[in-house]
Amino acid sequence: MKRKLAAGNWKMNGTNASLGELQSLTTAHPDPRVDILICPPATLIVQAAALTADSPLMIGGQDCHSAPSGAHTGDISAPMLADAGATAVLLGHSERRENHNETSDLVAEKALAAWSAGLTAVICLGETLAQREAAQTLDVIATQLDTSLPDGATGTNTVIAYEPVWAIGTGLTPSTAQIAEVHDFLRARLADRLGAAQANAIRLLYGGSVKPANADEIFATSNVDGALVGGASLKSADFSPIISAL
Ligand code: G2H
Repeated sequence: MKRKLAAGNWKMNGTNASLGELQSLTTAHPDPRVDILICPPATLIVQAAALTADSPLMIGGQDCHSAPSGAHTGDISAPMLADAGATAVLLGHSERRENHNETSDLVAEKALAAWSAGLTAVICLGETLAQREAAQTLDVIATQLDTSLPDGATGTNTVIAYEPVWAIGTGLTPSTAQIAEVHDFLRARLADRLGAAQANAIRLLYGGSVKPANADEIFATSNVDGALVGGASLKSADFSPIISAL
């Protein structure tokens, strides 16, 4: 039976002082029923991995370059993340797609790089408000999934996160019917490509303004295998009840 996954994306937040939040999570969930992944800023990965080494918490990066090394000032490669102690990496988050012009083709290249380094690729996708209002949501999701996911995806090397752009950091969340529509669609499309067994093994996360107050109903939604949480993952007092709700 596939384990649920609670993933925290700290985005560009956190200094050494924030590591206490990780300590609190390990204390609150010494033997969790679900997998827990925290993606702190790159500056904290080494310390976070050391701090959680004897706990079930996993540490991930928020992005990686598609090349293993080279003249790419400011970038971090997948082997570097693995060397720092990460076991996963977020790829194609809408903030990367929007602010850094990342395309789905590039996301696929990064996923291959992540797999080569032994990292689980958490591939993010989602529609904008304009696309939803134009009834293009499933077309957008289909194209992003088909293009961002390279051949070779398994339940071990890949997680898919559905994050409607209009729900990110806004306090807005889709209805559970809207989440179910996309997650059911993702599962079926994965099954068309990979077969039912492999498609069922890949965890589908919902992300976008998840908080303790809405976690229960989101996690009860069809084909939701966990959450990718931004703002509410920064404090263990907020993230811990979300983990417990899974
Ligand atoms: C979506 C999410 C985490 P938040 O970006 O990836 O952030 O929970 O703050 O909407």
